[in-house]
Amino acid sequence: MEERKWNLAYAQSSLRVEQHGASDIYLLIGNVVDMHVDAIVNAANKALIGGAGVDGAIHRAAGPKLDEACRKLHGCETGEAKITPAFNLKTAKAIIHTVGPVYQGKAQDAIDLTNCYRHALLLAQEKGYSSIAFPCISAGVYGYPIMEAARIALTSVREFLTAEAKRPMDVYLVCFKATEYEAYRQQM
Ligand code: AR6
Repeated sequence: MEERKWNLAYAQSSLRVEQHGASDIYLLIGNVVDMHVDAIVNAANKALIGGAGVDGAIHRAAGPKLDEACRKLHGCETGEAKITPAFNLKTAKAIIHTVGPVYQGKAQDAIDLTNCYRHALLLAQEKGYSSIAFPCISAGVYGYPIMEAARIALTSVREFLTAEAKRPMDVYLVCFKATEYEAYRQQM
């Protein structure tokens, strides 16, 4: 509850909320690294070797032990998700690494991106977590058009909360850029 209060204050005027039963989807502008949640999601690469973008920011915040832990996971397929501790990042218990599709304009892109959200949420649920924060997966270096990435993010989270959630979950969709936020907001 304290965590939620902190996150909502952090969101300031960018906050939008959508309720699904006892679960909430929160939309905000910010940095996923700053969120106070059980799990933050990393937009990783298949090798799970820290890269640029949010991946780099998460690795810097979590410290070198994250890299060690990631190497032991032996990579991750597109659309799948794997979990590590959050190490020096004290505001989260865990980091869920998912690998978004490199956008190619094919039907498989949407399937893969949907799977990223679904598998991250299923993993969080399996761990008994009740809050999770996502960046806009694939919407940066991997080039997914933001309107479409936002639509898939929202649809996937809504579907999970409606059809698969076994207990309430606070889901934070954290947009790093105002343009990303605007794309989500138009669909919320
Ligand atoms: N801090 C927080 N969020 C950021 C930052 C940052 N420093 N930089 C970008 N974002 P991206 P992807 C937001 O590119 O498209 C990495 O090299 C960005 O605005 O990080 O899935 C990985 O290793 C967007 O909302 O991830 C992969 O190789 C979100 O983070 C590849 O990039 C995702 O953008 C993954 O590309």
